[in-house]
Amino acid sequence: MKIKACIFDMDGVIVDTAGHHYEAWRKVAQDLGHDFTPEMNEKLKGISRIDSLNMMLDLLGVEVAESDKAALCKIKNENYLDAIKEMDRSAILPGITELLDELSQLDIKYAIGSASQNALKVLDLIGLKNRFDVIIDGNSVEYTKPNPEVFLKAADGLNVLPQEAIVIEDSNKGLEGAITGGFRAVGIGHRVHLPLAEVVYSSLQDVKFNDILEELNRSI
Ligand code: B16
Ligand code: MG
Repeated sequence: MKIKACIFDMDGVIVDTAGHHYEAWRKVAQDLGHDFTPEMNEKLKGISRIDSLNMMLDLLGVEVAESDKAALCKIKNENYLDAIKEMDRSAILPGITELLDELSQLDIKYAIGSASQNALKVLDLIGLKNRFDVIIDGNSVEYTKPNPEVFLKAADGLNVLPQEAIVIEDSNKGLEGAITGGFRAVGIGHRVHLPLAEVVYSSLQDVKFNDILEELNRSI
């Protein structure tokens, strides 16, 4: 089916925030007396704040009372917001501005499909909020990734079918949602962390939309 749209994950695809999420969780882990490694962090990518906390506690083998979890999530978010407060356009990841320009020229629609509840703030900081007519984020869904809801809502907003859209994601959980929802699935990062991707790029620098289409056709 002809591809008519791209749905971009935000953190780690559009903007260089994945490291800030990691450091914010790492501080929470350190406050609990543990270190939190980048490898462990891979499992947190793409999932909601509370799911991330539960995953981190699990990986660290730490138990906390249910009643303390909201406070830990709040501390993580404060750490994160503090880290990104001076973020600007320079945090846009390589190749994104060029790819969005190319999509506009080709009349390919695009949207954001992010698990983050901070998505509007982040997009505003990097000056891209107005480039997306459709932004589905952690505040607009009932079920978070790997549930496909975020991408299905984005496709609906763009008025395209899942089979007509590519999801670009840096997390395997997000790719799982894309595939479950019937989308084409492109991963950004290392293949070892993204086994579900149909095609993987280390970054979108110098990647043209038609290159992605060709790679996807080859992968079938
Ligand atoms: P927040 P994405 C995700 O955003 C991040 O990958 C993930 O690390 C984070 O826990 C999640 O958003 C929730 O973020 O705490 O800001 O609501 O990659 O789906 O754009
Ligand atoms: Mg991401």
